[in-house]
Amino acid sequence: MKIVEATLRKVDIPLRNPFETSFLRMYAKKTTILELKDEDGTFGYGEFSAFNLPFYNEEFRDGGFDLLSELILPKIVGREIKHPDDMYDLIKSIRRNNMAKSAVNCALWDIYSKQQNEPLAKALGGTKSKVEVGVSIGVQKSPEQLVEVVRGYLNDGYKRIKCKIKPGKDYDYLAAVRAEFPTVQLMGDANSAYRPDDFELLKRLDPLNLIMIEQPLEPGDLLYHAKLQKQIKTPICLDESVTSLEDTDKMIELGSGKIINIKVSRVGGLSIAKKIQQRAMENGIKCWCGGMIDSGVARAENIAIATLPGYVLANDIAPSIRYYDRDIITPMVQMNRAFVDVPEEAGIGFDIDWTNMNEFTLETKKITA
Ligand code: OSB
Ligand code: MG
Repeated sequence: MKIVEATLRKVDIPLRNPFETSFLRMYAKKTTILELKDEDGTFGYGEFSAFNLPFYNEEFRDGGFDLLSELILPKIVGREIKHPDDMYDLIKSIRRNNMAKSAVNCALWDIYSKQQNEPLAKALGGTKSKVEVGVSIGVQKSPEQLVEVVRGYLNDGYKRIKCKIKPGKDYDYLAAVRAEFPTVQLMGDANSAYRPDDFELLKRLDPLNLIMIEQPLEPGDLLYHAKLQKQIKTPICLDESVTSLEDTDKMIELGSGKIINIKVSRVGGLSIAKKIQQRAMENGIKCWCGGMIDSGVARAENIAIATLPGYVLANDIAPSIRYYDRDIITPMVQMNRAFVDVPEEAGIGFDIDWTNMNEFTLETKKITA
Protein backbone atom coordinates (compact mmCIF):
# COMPACT_ATOMS: atom_id res chain seq x y z
CA MET A 1 0.00 0.00 0.00
CA LYS A 2 1.04 3.56 -0.62
CA ILE A 3 -1.38 6.10 0.80
CA VAL A 4 -1.63 9.16 -1.43
CA GLU A 5 -4.29 11.11 0.44
CA ALA A 6 -5.92 11.18 3.88
CA THR A 7 -9.18 12.96 4.68
CA LEU A 8 -10.37 13.62 8.23
CA ARG A 9 -13.99 14.48 8.89
CA LYS A 10 -15.44 15.72 12.17
CA VAL A 11 -18.92 14.20 12.23
CA ASP A 12 -21.76 14.66 14.77
CA ILE A 13 -24.30 11.85 14.55
CA PRO A 14 -27.47 12.54 16.56
CA LEU A 15 -28.38 9.86 19.14
CA ARG A 16 -31.98 8.62 19.26
CA ASN A 17 -31.84 8.97 23.06
CA PRO A 18 -29.26 10.56 25.36
CA PHE A 19 -26.73 8.08 26.81
CA GLU A 20 -25.49 8.56 30.38
CA THR A 21 -22.36 6.96 31.83
CA SER A 22 -20.81 7.49 35.25
CA PHE A 23 -18.89 10.41 33.70
CA LEU A 24 -20.95 12.07 30.95
CA ARG A 25 -24.38 12.46 29.33
CA MET A 26 -24.23 12.39 25.54
CA TYR A 27 -26.72 13.64 22.95
CA ALA A 28 -24.72 12.95 19.81
CA LYS A 29 -21.75 10.80 18.93
CA LYS A 30 -19.20 13.47 18.17
CA THR A 31 -16.74 11.40 16.18
CA THR A 32 -14.01 11.67 13.57
CA ILE A 33 -13.88 9.57 10.40
CA LEU A 34 -10.61 8.96 8.58
CA GLU A 35 -10.53 8.10 4.89
CA LEU A 36 -7.28 6.86 3.34
CA LYS A 37 -6.75 6.55 -0.41
CA ASP A 38 -4.22 4.10 -1.81
CA GLU A 39 -2.26 4.84 -4.98
CA ASP A 40 -4.38 2.21 -6.79
CA GLY A 41 -7.54 4.19 -5.93
CA THR A 42 -8.79 1.92 -3.11
CA PHE A 43 -10.39 3.79 -0.19
CA GLY A 44 -10.26 2.63 3.43
CA TYR A 45 -12.13 3.94 6.48
CA GLY A 46 -11.28 4.19 10.14
CA GLU A 47 -12.83 6.00 13.10
CA PHE A 48 -11.15 8.07 15.80
CA SER A 49 -13.50 7.00 18.58
CA ALA A 50 -12.58 9.46 21.35
CA PHE A 51 -15.43 11.56 22.73
CA ASN A 52 -15.31 15.35 22.63
CA LEU A 53 -14.14 15.49 26.26
CA PRO A 54 -11.35 13.35 27.81
CA PHE A 55 -13.59 11.65 30.41
CA TYR A 56 -13.39 8.00 29.24
CA ASN A 57 -9.65 8.11 28.66
CA GLU A 58 -7.19 10.94 28.05
CA GLU A 59 -8.04 11.31 24.36
CA PHE A 60 -10.57 13.83 23.02
CA ARG A 61 -11.82 14.77 19.59
CA ASP A 62 -10.13 18.08 18.89
CA GLY A 63 -6.79 16.90 20.29
CA GLY A 64 -6.81 13.73 18.23
CA PHE A 65 -7.94 15.58 15.12
CA ASP A 66 -4.92 17.89 15.38
CA LEU A 67 -2.55 15.06 16.29
CA LEU A 68 -3.69 13.01 13.30
CA SER A 69 -3.57 15.86 10.83
CA GLU A 70 -0.33 17.46 12.01
CA LEU A 71 1.81 14.59 13.24
CA ILE A 72 0.51 11.08 12.56
CA LEU A 73 -0.88 11.26 9.02
CA PRO A 74 2.12 13.16 7.57
CA LYS A 75 4.25 10.18 8.72
CA ILE A 76 1.87 7.72 6.96
CA VAL A 77 0.92 9.46 3.72
CA GLY A 78 3.40 8.82 0.90
CA ARG A 79 5.11 5.85 2.62
CA GLU A 80 5.17 2.28 1.36
CA ILE A 81 3.35 0.09 3.94
CA LYS A 82 3.25 -3.64 3.22
CA HIS A 83 0.91 -4.69 6.00
CA PRO A 84 -1.24 -2.75 8.53
CA ASP A 85 0.90 -4.18 11.37
CA ASP A 86 3.89 -2.27 9.99
CA MET A 87 2.48 1.23 10.54
CA TYR A 88 3.41 1.41 14.25
CA ASP A 89 7.10 1.59 13.37
CA LEU A 90 6.50 4.78 11.39
CA ILE A 91 4.95 6.57 14.39
CA LYS A 92 6.84 4.98 17.27
CA SER A 93 7.96 8.39 18.57
CA ILE A 94 4.35 9.25 19.47
CA ARG A 95 3.39 8.04 22.92
CA ARG A 96 0.00 6.46 23.67
CA ASN A 97 -2.88 8.21 21.82
CA ASN A 98 -4.09 4.74 20.90
CA MET A 99 -7.45 5.88 19.54
CA ALA A 100 -5.77 8.15 17.02
CA LYS A 101 -3.42 5.34 15.97
CA SER A 102 -6.34 2.93 15.76
CA ALA A 103 -8.15 5.10 13.19
CA VAL A 104 -5.14 4.73 10.88
CA ASN A 105 -4.66 1.02 11.54
CA CYS A 106 -8.35 0.25 10.84
CA ALA A 107 -8.37 2.25 7.59
CA LEU A 108 -5.23 0.39 6.47
CA TRP A 109 -6.87 -2.96 7.27
CA ASP A 110 -9.91 -1.91 5.23
CA ILE A 111 -7.72 -1.13 2.21
CA TYR A 112 -5.55 -4.23 2.74
CA SER A 113 -8.53 -6.60 2.87
CA LYS A 114 -10.17 -4.90 -0.15
CA GLN A 115 -6.95 -5.43 -2.10
CA GLN A 116 -6.93 -9.11 -1.03
CA ASN A 117 -10.59 -9.19 -2.12
CA GLU A 118 -11.51 -10.64 1.28
CA PRO A 119 -13.93 -9.61 4.01
CA LEU A 120 -12.05 -7.83 6.81
CA ALA A 121 -13.10 -10.61 9.21
CA LYS A 122 -11.38 -13.22 7.07
CA ALA A 123 -8.27 -11.10 6.55
CA LEU A 124 -7.96 -10.82 10.35
CA GLY A 125 -8.21 -14.59 10.73
CA GLY A 126 -11.81 -14.66 11.93
CA THR A 127 -13.90 -17.77 11.63
CA LYS A 128 -17.50 -16.86 12.54
CA SER A 129 -20.33 -15.96 10.15
CA LYS A 130 -22.25 -14.12 12.89
CA VAL A 131 -21.32 -12.58 16.25
CA GLU A 132 -23.33 -12.43 19.44
CA VAL A 133 -24.25 -8.98 20.74
CA GLY A 134 -25.66 -7.45 23.90
CA VAL A 135 -27.04 -4.05 24.85
CA SER A 136 -25.41 -1.40 27.03
CA ILE A 137 -27.88 0.75 28.97
CA GLY A 138 -27.01 4.16 30.39
CA VAL A 139 -27.73 5.29 33.95
CA GLN A 140 -31.51 5.71 34.46
CA LYS A 141 -33.53 7.93 36.82
CA SER A 142 -34.77 5.12 39.08
CA PRO A 143 -34.58 1.33 39.48
CA GLU A 144 -38.18 1.07 38.26
CA GLN A 145 -37.36 2.97 35.10
CA LEU A 146 -34.31 0.76 34.49
CA VAL A 147 -36.49 -2.36 34.78
CA GLU A 148 -38.84 -0.99 32.09
CA VAL A 149 -35.94 -0.09 29.79
CA VAL A 150 -34.49 -3.59 30.24
CA ARG A 151 -37.90 -5.12 29.47
CA GLY A 152 -37.98 -3.18 26.21
CA TYR A 153 -34.56 -4.44 25.14
CA LEU A 154 -35.44 -8.04 26.07
CA ASN A 155 -38.52 -7.69 23.85
CA ASP A 156 -36.22 -6.46 21.05
CA GLY A 157 -34.34 -9.79 21.33
CA TYR A 158 -31.26 -8.87 23.38
CA LYS A 159 -30.07 -11.61 25.72
CA ARG A 160 -27.18 -9.91 27.55
CA ILE A 161 -27.95 -6.74 29.46
CA LYS A 162 -25.25 -4.35 30.65
CA CYS A 163 -26.23 -1.50 32.96
CA LYS A 164 -24.05 1.48 33.73
CA ILE A 165 -23.56 1.89 37.48
CA LYS A 166 -21.94 4.35 39.87
CA PRO A 167 -21.92 4.80 43.67
CA GLY A 168 -25.51 5.42 44.76
CA LYS A 169 -26.92 4.02 41.51
CA ASP A 170 -25.74 0.44 41.79
CA TYR A 171 -27.21 -2.21 44.13
CA ASP A 172 -30.82 -1.00 44.06
CA TYR A 173 -30.77 -0.73 40.27
CA LEU A 174 -29.20 -4.12 39.54
CA ALA A 175 -31.20 -5.88 42.29
CA ALA A 176 -34.46 -4.56 40.79
CA VAL A 177 -33.52 -5.94 37.36
CA ARG A 178 -32.41 -9.26 38.87
CA ALA A 179 -35.69 -9.59 40.83
CA GLU A 180 -37.77 -9.02 37.69
CA PHE A 181 -35.58 -11.16 35.37
CA PRO A 182 -34.01 -13.89 37.53
CA THR A 183 -32.07 -15.67 34.76
CA VAL A 184 -31.08 -12.91 32.35
CA GLN A 185 -27.35 -12.44 31.61
CA LEU A 186 -26.84 -9.24 33.60
CA MET A 187 -23.74 -7.14 34.28
CA GLY A 188 -22.73 -3.70 35.56
CA ASP A 189 -20.17 -1.29 34.06
CA ALA A 190 -18.78 1.35 36.43
CA ASN A 191 -16.33 3.13 34.10
CA SER A 192 -13.91 3.51 37.02
CA ALA A 193 -16.41 5.23 39.33
CA TYR A 194 -15.28 3.38 42.51
CA ARG A 195 -12.21 3.64 44.75
CA PRO A 196 -10.57 1.10 47.05
CA ASP A 197 -12.62 2.63 49.91
CA ASP A 198 -15.79 1.49 48.13
CA PHE A 199 -15.10 -2.28 48.31
CA GLU A 200 -18.14 -2.80 50.55
CA LEU A 201 -20.43 -1.28 47.88
CA LEU A 202 -18.97 -3.63 45.28
CA LYS A 203 -19.11 -6.72 47.52
CA ARG A 204 -22.83 -6.09 47.96
CA LEU A 205 -23.31 -6.83 44.25
CA ASP A 206 -21.80 -10.31 44.58
CA PRO A 207 -25.05 -12.20 45.39
CA LEU A 208 -26.81 -10.79 42.29
CA ASN A 209 -25.28 -13.42 39.99
CA LEU A 210 -23.85 -10.88 37.60
CA ILE A 211 -21.96 -12.41 34.68
CA MET A 212 -19.25 -9.80 35.35
CA ILE A 213 -18.58 -6.36 36.77
CA GLU A 214 -16.78 -4.12 34.31
CA GLN A 215 -14.00 -1.69 35.27
CA PRO A 216 -14.97 -0.85 38.85
CA LEU A 217 -11.72 0.99 39.75
CA GLU A 218 -9.41 3.49 38.13
CA PRO A 219 -7.68 2.59 34.85
CA GLY A 220 -4.15 2.37 36.28
CA ASP A 221 -5.21 0.45 39.37
CA LEU A 222 -4.42 -3.15 38.43
CA LEU A 223 -3.29 -3.80 42.00
CA TYR A 224 -6.59 -3.03 43.72
CA HIS A 225 -8.55 -4.77 40.97
CA ALA A 226 -6.55 -7.88 41.93
CA LYS A 227 -7.33 -7.36 45.63
CA LEU A 228 -11.02 -6.91 44.82
CA GLN A 229 -11.12 -10.00 42.60
CA LYS A 230 -9.86 -12.08 45.56
CA GLN A 231 -12.81 -10.88 47.65
CA ILE A 232 -15.67 -11.42 45.18
CA LYS A 233 -16.84 -14.38 43.11
CA THR A 234 -18.24 -12.19 40.32
CA PRO A 235 -15.64 -12.05 37.52
CA ILE A 236 -14.04 -8.64 37.06
CA CYS A 237 -13.86 -7.49 33.44
CA LEU A 238 -11.27 -4.86 32.60
CA ASP A 239 -12.00 -2.18 30.01
CA GLU A 240 -10.10 1.12 30.57
CA SER A 241 -7.23 -0.69 32.35
CA VAL A 242 -6.07 -2.69 29.33
CA THR A 243 -4.50 -0.49 26.66
CA SER A 244 -1.74 -2.82 25.39
CA LEU A 245 -0.34 -6.33 25.34
CA GLU A 246 1.84 -5.32 28.30
CA ASP A 247 -1.23 -4.37 30.36
CA THR A 248 -2.71 -7.75 29.44
CA ASP A 249 0.36 -9.51 30.81
CA LYS A 250 0.25 -7.48 34.03
CA MET A 251 -3.45 -8.23 34.50
CA ILE A 252 -2.81 -11.94 34.04
CA GLU A 253 0.16 -12.01 36.40
CA LEU A 254 -1.56 -9.98 39.14
CA GLY A 255 -4.98 -11.64 38.76
CA SER A 256 -6.71 -8.29 38.23
CA GLY A 257 -9.66 -9.86 36.44
CA LYS A 258 -10.94 -12.81 34.45
CA ILE A 259 -12.36 -11.09 31.38
CA ILE A 260 -11.24 -8.31 29.00
CA ASN A 261 -13.50 -5.99 27.08
CA ILE A 262 -11.21 -5.36 24.11
CA LYS A 263 -12.01 -2.07 22.44
CA VAL A 264 -10.17 -1.85 19.14
CA SER A 265 -9.72 1.91 19.54
CA ARG A 266 -8.51 1.84 23.14
CA VAL A 267 -5.71 -0.62 22.37
CA GLY A 268 -4.54 1.16 19.22
CA GLY A 269 -6.10 -0.85 16.42
CA LEU A 270 -7.12 -4.20 14.99
CA SER A 271 -3.49 -5.38 14.84
CA ILE A 272 -3.13 -5.05 18.62
CA ALA A 273 -6.64 -6.28 19.48
CA LYS A 274 -5.72 -9.46 17.62
CA LYS A 275 -2.60 -9.97 19.75
CA ILE A 276 -4.43 -9.27 23.00
CA GLN A 277 -7.18 -11.80 22.27
CA GLN A 278 -4.50 -14.39 21.43
CA ARG A 279 -2.56 -13.76 24.66
CA ALA A 280 -5.76 -13.75 26.70
CA MET A 281 -7.00 -16.99 25.15
CA GLU A 282 -3.71 -18.73 25.94
CA ASN A 283 -4.12 -17.71 29.58
CA GLY A 284 -7.76 -18.59 30.15
CA ILE A 285 -8.99 -14.99 30.02
CA LYS A 286 -12.27 -14.56 28.16
CA CYS A 287 -12.72 -11.65 25.76
CA TRP A 288 -15.48 -9.71 24.08
CA CYS A 289 -15.54 -6.61 21.92
CA GLY A 290 -16.51 -3.32 23.53
CA GLY A 291 -17.92 -0.23 21.88
CA MET A 292 -17.69 3.55 22.00
CA ILE A 293 -21.23 4.24 20.74
CA ASP A 294 -19.54 3.80 17.42
CA SER A 295 -20.67 5.00 14.05
CA GLY A 296 -21.13 2.29 11.45
CA VAL A 297 -17.48 2.52 10.45
CA ALA A 298 -16.03 1.37 13.79
CA ARG A 299 -19.08 -0.87 14.30
CA ALA A 300 -18.22 -2.75 11.09
CA GLU A 301 -14.61 -3.16 12.26
CA ASN A 302 -15.85 -4.43 15.62
CA ILE A 303 -17.98 -7.05 13.87
CA ALA A 304 -14.90 -8.23 11.97
CA ILE A 305 -12.59 -8.53 14.99
CA ALA A 306 -15.26 -10.29 17.08
CA THR A 307 -15.10 -13.22 14.63
CA LEU A 308 -11.73 -14.23 16.15
CA PRO A 309 -11.85 -17.32 18.37
CA GLY A 310 -10.93 -15.56 21.66
CA TYR A 311 -14.12 -13.47 21.55
CA VAL A 312 -16.36 -15.87 23.44
CA LEU A 313 -18.85 -13.57 25.18
CA ALA A 314 -21.60 -11.28 23.85
CA ASN A 315 -20.15 -8.07 22.40
CA ASP A 316 -21.18 -4.40 22.68
CA ILE A 317 -21.93 -4.36 18.95
CA ALA A 318 -25.63 -3.58 18.97
CA PRO A 319 -27.36 -2.89 15.63
CA SER A 320 -27.15 0.72 14.43
CA ILE A 321 -30.78 1.40 15.41
CA ARG A 322 -29.84 1.00 19.12
CA TYR A 323 -28.27 4.46 18.88
CA TYR A 324 -29.08 6.01 15.53
CA ASP A 325 -32.05 6.66 13.25
CA ARG A 326 -29.53 7.33 10.49
CA ASP A 327 -26.02 5.86 10.39
CA ILE A 328 -23.17 6.90 8.10
CA ILE A 329 -22.94 3.41 6.57
CA THR A 330 -25.38 1.56 4.38
CA PRO A 331 -27.00 -0.79 5.00
CA MET A 332 -27.26 -0.09 8.75
CA VAL A 333 -26.06 -2.94 11.01
CA GLN A 334 -29.00 -5.28 11.69
CA MET A 335 -29.61 -7.74 14.55
CA ASN A 336 -31.10 -11.19 14.15
CA ARG A 337 -31.95 -12.95 17.48
CA ALA A 338 -29.10 -11.34 19.46
CA PHE A 339 -26.61 -11.93 16.63
CA VAL A 340 -25.23 -9.67 13.94
CA ASP A 341 -24.28 -11.19 10.57
CA VAL A 342 -20.71 -10.81 9.33
CA PRO A 343 -20.74 -9.26 5.85
CA GLU A 344 -19.29 -11.25 2.95
CA GLU A 345 -18.16 -8.29 0.85
CA ALA A 346 -14.49 -7.32 0.76
CA GLY A 347 -13.16 -4.88 3.38
CA ILE A 348 -15.44 -3.58 6.14
CA GLY A 349 -18.37 -4.81 4.04
CA PHE A 350 -20.52 -1.69 4.24
CA ASP A 351 -20.63 1.41 2.03
CA ILE A 352 -20.50 4.97 3.29
CA ASP A 353 -23.91 6.67 3.20
CA TRP A 354 -22.68 9.94 1.68
CA THR A 355 -25.97 11.76 2.14
CA ASN A 356 -25.82 11.22 5.89
CA MET A 357 -22.05 11.65 6.11
CA ASN A 358 -22.13 14.99 4.32
CA GLU A 359 -25.09 16.23 6.35
CA PHE A 360 -23.41 15.31 9.67
CA THR A 361 -19.93 16.62 8.77
CA LEU A 362 -18.80 19.81 10.56
CA GLU A 363 -15.24 20.09 9.29
CA THR A 364 -12.99 18.38 6.73
CA LYS A 365 -9.21 18.31 6.44
CA LYS A 366 -7.07 16.72 3.71
CA ILE A 367 -3.47 15.59 4.08
CA THR A 368 -1.53 14.84 0.90
CA ALA A 369 2.02 13.68 0.26
O1 OSB B 1 -17.27 1.63 28.97
O2 OSB B 1 -18.07 0.40 27.48
C1 OSB B 1 -17.95 1.51 27.97
C2 OSB B 1 -20.18 4.03 26.20
C3 OSB B 1 -19.49 5.19 26.41
C4 OSB B 1 -18.31 5.13 27.12
C5 OSB B 1 -17.85 3.94 27.62
C6 OSB B 1 -18.53 2.76 27.41
C7 OSB B 1 -19.74 2.83 26.69
C8 OSB B 1 -20.58 1.69 26.43
C9 OSB B 1 -21.29 1.66 25.12
O3 OSB B 1 -20.81 0.83 27.26
C10 OSB B 1 -21.12 0.39 24.39
C11 OSB B 1 -21.63 0.51 22.97
O4 OSB B 1 -20.97 1.15 22.14
O5 OSB B 1 -22.70 -0.02 22.71
MG1 MG C 1 -16.79 -0.20 29.78
